[in-house]
This record gives sequence, structure tokens and C-alpha cells, in this order.
Amino acid sequence: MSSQIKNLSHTEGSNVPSAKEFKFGIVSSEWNYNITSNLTNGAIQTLKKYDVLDDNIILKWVPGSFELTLGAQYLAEFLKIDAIICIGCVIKGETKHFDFICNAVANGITNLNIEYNMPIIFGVLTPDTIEQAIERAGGKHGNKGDEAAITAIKMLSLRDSFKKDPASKIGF
Ligand code: DLZ
Repeated sequence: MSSQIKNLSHTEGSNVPSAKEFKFGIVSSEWNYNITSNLTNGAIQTLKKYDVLDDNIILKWVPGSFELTLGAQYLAEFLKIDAIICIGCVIKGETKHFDFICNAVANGITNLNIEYNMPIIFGVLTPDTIEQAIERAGGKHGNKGDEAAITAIKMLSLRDSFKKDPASKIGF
């Protein structure tokens, strides 16, 4: 089964525009740091690959994934940024209150997207095992941090498409 999972960081054929004009916040969880540091580096490298300047990437750490929502809210509230990437890793097999943490952060981040009208990306791994986490943090299934960065850029591009050409009907 796992061998059928494709590399989710594979973006060939997908149009990712330059993000040179944008400013990004990243809020990362210290829990499972060996995983989240790889995801965070992946996100930063991908933002740079799409022209984001070093000065336009602000990284803040929170203790655990549960704190990602408030960390992201602080970034949205106190800084002038275009998008936020939330990074965490909650391992099901090792976390009794897995569902509480995952549901809380998923709902929290969803609400912030609406409240701030800003792309706030859910870059939280929720694997069954540490091995699955490693595979998605720079291993054989790519790096979920890369994906989160690309998602943020694409959502800003979508936002700006309404300013540039609101009448456009065909989105292919
Ligand atoms: C407490 C806890 C546990 C058991 N597991 C994880 C985890 O796998 N991943 C994660 O990001 N955080 C975990 N935490 C910490 C909580 O997210 C949070 O930091 C604490 O409950 C304090 O609010």
C-alpha cells in the first residue's frame, strides 16, 4: 500500500508563480523537532526557490502542535504578512490525545483563514508511526514542508487573480 503513495512534493506540470513580492510567516512546533525541523527547512528552501527574499520569511517556534493556532494568530495580528505556514507533527501511535490535538489545530487554523482572509496553511503531519513521518519529511514521499510552501504561494496567486482579472471565467 505505502509503495503506491506518490511523492506529494512532486509539482511538475503545476504552475507555481514567483513569490518575490510576498512576505511569509512560518510557525513551527518543537514537538517531534527531528521531523518539524526538516519540514521547516523544506518550506524555507521552497519559498526561496520561488524568489522569496530572506527578509520576507519570519520563523517562530511554538512548544507543540496545539499551540500552532495561537502562534499563527500572533503572526497575523502583529506582523504585516501575506500568508502563514503552520508546521507540526502529531504521531498517532504515540499520542493518546491525538484526536484532540489534530481536531483542535485543524479547526483553529481553518477559523484563522476566514477571520484574517489570509492563506494559513495546514502543514501538520498526522502519521501512524515515526517511520511514516520520516518518509514525509524529506524521505521517499517527499517533504510536506515543500508542499505547504507551494500551497501558500498558489493561494496568494489565487487571491491576486481576483484583483487582476476578476471577470476571468475559465481557470485552467
Ligand atoms: C502533549 C503532546 C503529545 C503527547 N504529543 C504531541 C505530538 O505528537 N505532537 C505535537 O506537536 N504535540 C504533542 N503534544 C504537545 C501538545 O501539542 C501541546 O503542546 C501540549 O498539550 C500543551 O498545550
